[in-house]
Amino acid sequence: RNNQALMAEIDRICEVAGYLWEKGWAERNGGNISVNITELLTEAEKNLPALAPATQLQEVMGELGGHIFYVTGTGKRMRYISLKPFENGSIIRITPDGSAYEIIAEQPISPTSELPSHLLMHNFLLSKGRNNKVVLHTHPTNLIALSHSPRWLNSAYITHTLWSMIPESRVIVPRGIGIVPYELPGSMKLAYATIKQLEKHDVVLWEKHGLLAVGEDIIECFDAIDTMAKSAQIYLDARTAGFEPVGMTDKQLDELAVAFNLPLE
Ligand code: 2HA
Ligand code: ZN
Repeated sequence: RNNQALMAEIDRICEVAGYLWEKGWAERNGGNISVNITELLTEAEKNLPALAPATQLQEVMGELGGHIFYVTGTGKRMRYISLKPFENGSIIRITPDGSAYEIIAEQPISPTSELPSHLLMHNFLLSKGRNNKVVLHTHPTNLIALSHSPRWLNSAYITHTLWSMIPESRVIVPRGIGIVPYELPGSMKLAYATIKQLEKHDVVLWEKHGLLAVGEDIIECFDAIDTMAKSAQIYLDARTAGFEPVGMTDKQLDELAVAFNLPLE
């Protein structure tokens, strides 16, 4: 705990965990976070002894050998993670061959039930040469509501409609939202369906379940989800007021893409 770089990162995780609760996106143990902290640790910290026997992963994660993550604990509440990160989460080290993990600090708290998808996402992004650090998963009410409609379970439609609610959306989530049809939470099927979406998107909607964001910075991941949730709320507020929102025009969206040097649709 005297590693300042590590504790600064843990503080940011706590900050975001608190926001997830305040937003109403984290009922009971809803949502989970993993952050690759390997670069923040000293050699001695990287080599801490395991607190419990290694746990086999369901698949070998070849890129993750030796990588170290802070992960929220299974069954733990975001509102308590934000207050006591090491009583509600732990630090795990992937074995050199990528086949198992060991908990190395601070207490033997089992990682999130979504560990398979989190690790597969980290593994996939590293294999693509992306300097990804964070997987953030949460349950934003308004976006989950939209995911109950077949119309909204379409990447092009949801992306375009949410982008058109407010200029920031186009800028802050330039690669739009990928869609994963319903799969059992915590399953490898969900994990595989998710990494397919990461080829084109940094934000993914799990049907009737929630959202996740990947990236280098946990605050940016939160902002991406928050911005999509804001756009969804504008849409729903307009509908509640009795009208279909007009939305920005394609020309206005393209003008933003040019001005901010964003990839075109
Ligand atoms: O941690 O959100 O997806 C509980 C969940 C599972
Ligand atoms: Zn979930």
